[in-house]
Amino acid sequence: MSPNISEAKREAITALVSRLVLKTEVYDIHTHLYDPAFGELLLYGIDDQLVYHYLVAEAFRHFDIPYDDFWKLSKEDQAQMIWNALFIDNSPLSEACRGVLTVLNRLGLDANQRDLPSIRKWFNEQDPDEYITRCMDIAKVSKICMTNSPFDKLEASKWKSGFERDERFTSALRIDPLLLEWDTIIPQLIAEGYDVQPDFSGKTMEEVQRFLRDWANEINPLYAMVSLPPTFEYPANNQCSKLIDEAILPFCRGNGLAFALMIGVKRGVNTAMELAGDGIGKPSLIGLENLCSDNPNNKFLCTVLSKESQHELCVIARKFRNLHVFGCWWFTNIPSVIEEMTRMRLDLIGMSFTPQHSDARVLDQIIYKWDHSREIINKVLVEKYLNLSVTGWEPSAEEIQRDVEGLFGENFNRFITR
Ligand code: FIX
Ligand code: ZN
Repeated sequence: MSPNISEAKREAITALVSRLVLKTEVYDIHTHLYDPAFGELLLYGIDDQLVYHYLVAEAFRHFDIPYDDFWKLSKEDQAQMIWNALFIDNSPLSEACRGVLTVLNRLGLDANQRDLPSIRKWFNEQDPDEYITRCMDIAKVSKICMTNSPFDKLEASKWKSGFERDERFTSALRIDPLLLEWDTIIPQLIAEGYDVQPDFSGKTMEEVQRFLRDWANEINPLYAMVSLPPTFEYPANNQCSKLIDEAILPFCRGNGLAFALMIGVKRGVNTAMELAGDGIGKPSLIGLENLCSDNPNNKFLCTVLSKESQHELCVIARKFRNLHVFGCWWFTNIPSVIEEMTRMRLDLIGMSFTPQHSDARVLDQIIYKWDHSREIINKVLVEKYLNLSVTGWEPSAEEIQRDVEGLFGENFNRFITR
């Protein structure tokens, strides 16, 4: 508690900040959700929440059955096993378990009934279109940015066949295979009419840029993005670095797009767990520093997976204004770490970052991810405004509103459009 301000002032600032943080709508800038026109690609409901890979990873710690036997089960049976292991046989204390209960509670269901079939029945009765609006209203999310991969056959065919876009859903051009599995995607590029060579000879780099431009015209992305292993280096004598220099960065510059890097994921640490088998490593962020420094005419968004890298990331952002830090990604999206990261970011880079994205894969999750994050962002902001108040600096309601809107999407909008 701040010593030099009256209790009444402390209460007034706390109430004002909380009211504004709780009511301000958010732009969710990275998710794995889809425009409703993508049909079954937009996941929702209790079974998809329960088979979320965060919970699968936790549940496998309790299961004795072979991995393959689990994957052979129907989604409902998998969900029931996870429910039994994580909610019935043990108390659901982890962040991802608590998330499911927050969702049920905020939708008005009695989470304490512990009866999965009757919870499932309720979800099956929801009208999908109304349900999307309901989740977005409860979460106070006004816009959702998708992750759109031209290398995902299901998704790509949907884009090619055309549909009317829901303007609440914006897009991001995801290019992991292009940068990380160049040799395996060459046949696809050639089949689609791009004149590319494995050794990058001839018109390869122009053609990769043409491929990216064609997709940008198709999906109108807000930014291009990739997730990278902890071993990421730049500049380096490898395919990834060469593609970044000669295709991705010129494409991004030419199209006014920021390039988002999500650094630190070790894919397939335990492949038997499928999506739940990805792990983490501590990267050197020198590559990011070099990218920002060598390419001042490109803009970069960055989030890093390891808790230990967060301080280094903030310091790089202090040096390079072409870098925007965002989100508490995946294993950092737990209350204790969100709190530490948000406080550190405010301390080091002030109001020029985006504290959170949901990374939701199942629509309903936006409710818990944003409820839980808002609670922490609120706590840290209250502390920060109280610190200001001690100095005699009185933030007005308009200023606090402006700040919260900045953190909940406007800082990001300003960065990508400047
Ligand atoms: O690469 C990503 O965008 C990650 O967020 C995902 O790969 C990951 O599976 C996830 O859902 C994390 O929250
Ligand atoms: Zn993601």
